[in-house]
Amino acid sequence: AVPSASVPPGHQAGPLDDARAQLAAAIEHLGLDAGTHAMLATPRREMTVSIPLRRDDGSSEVLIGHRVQHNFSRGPAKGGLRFSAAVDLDEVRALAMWMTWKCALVDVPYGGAKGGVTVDPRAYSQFELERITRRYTSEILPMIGPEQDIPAPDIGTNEQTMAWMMDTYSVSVGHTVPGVVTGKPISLGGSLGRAAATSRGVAHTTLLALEHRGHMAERSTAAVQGFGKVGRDAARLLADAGVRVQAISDVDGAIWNSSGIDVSELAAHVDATGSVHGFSGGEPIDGSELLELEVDALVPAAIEGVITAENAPRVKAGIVVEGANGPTTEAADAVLADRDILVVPDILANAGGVIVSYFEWVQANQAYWWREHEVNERLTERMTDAWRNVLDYSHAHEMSLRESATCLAVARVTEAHRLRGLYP
Ligand code: AKG
Repeated sequence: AVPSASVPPGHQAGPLDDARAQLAAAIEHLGLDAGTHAMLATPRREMTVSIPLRRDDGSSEVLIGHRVQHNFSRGPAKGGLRFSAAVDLDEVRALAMWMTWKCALVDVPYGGAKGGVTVDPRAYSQFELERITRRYTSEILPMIGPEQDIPAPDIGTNEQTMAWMMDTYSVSVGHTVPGVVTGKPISLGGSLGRAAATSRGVAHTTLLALEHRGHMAERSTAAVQGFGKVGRDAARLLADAGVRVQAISDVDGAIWNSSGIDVSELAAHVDATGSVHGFSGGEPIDGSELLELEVDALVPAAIEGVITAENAPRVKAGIVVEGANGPTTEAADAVLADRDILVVPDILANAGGVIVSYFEWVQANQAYWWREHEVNERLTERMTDAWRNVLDYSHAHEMSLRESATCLAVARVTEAHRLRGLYP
């Protein structure tokens, strides 16, 4: 049976409800049957593991981790590994489904997967994080591999995490396998350009969306929510393109400057102090205020569910570019659409990361390395193609960019599924 796309009374809608509702709308638009819907709504494989951990002080505890492989129709599963206190199985399921659509939309030969460990990484030492990562990797080892499922960094994980995963996997199989993860250090076979790839794609789609709405970069303004893996380089690249980045936030607060924030000065401040708080190149504002500023482009680049039905009526940006996965809830999407705010959906806007992960995997599997400008050029080309496809389809079918992107992706996955048969 198809998991219900409607939210029962009393249940707070979460990312999985949103992902299922988006899929249901695409199924209806594409006229696909209930069997196909059930296949696409149901993850192919899920593993939940316990991770016993010896803490540095000698005590022990047990953490919980998941890996969800949503779909393999177009190739091995692909998707990040998240360490966050908010991780639960439903969130991982939603993120895995979105990875399937993202990979299909930008035409990289992968299915979708995601992993997560329910842990606040800031509360653990490096030695403890290494033990958590290695134990988790050992538990999910039968599911992963360069031809099966290829993890990458996500919130709370980084290239060091990927190095530990690669090593644990390699030691277990008895030889070095750089292609088992992406987003690893360059010295272990990571790709030049991977670290900033998601941000580069976000900045590029922001510029395309601004142009589409008739704005010149040099006369445009933006606000970026999040100054981590995605927001930091996205803000820098937007500023480099001439956009006045008027506000930037992190978990500790937000900074506003109508003349534009000096992003490299802010980056130096964050490196020295650990947060945007106390930065002298702008005025402090509330994190929630940032979402409601009068800017041309708003870039939520932190976590899910920040633009909701409650605050969507107060969003004043003409364009929302989803640097994070799922920052706009389904209910908020409807409000923004009614107000003619253009939402560039996550599966398009933040696909730069997985595109360059694909390049990294290709390079690692061939043991042949590309130069950074080659990586960046190929990335920009793929993002531009995907943007055009999504825009054209949305015009042809009078639908939002999210509906268009999801339909294009679902159609590609369904085509692969039809050609292969029932079980891929
Ligand atoms: C994401 O795009 O959300 C990912 O997790 C991508 C990770 C990757 O590069 O494979």
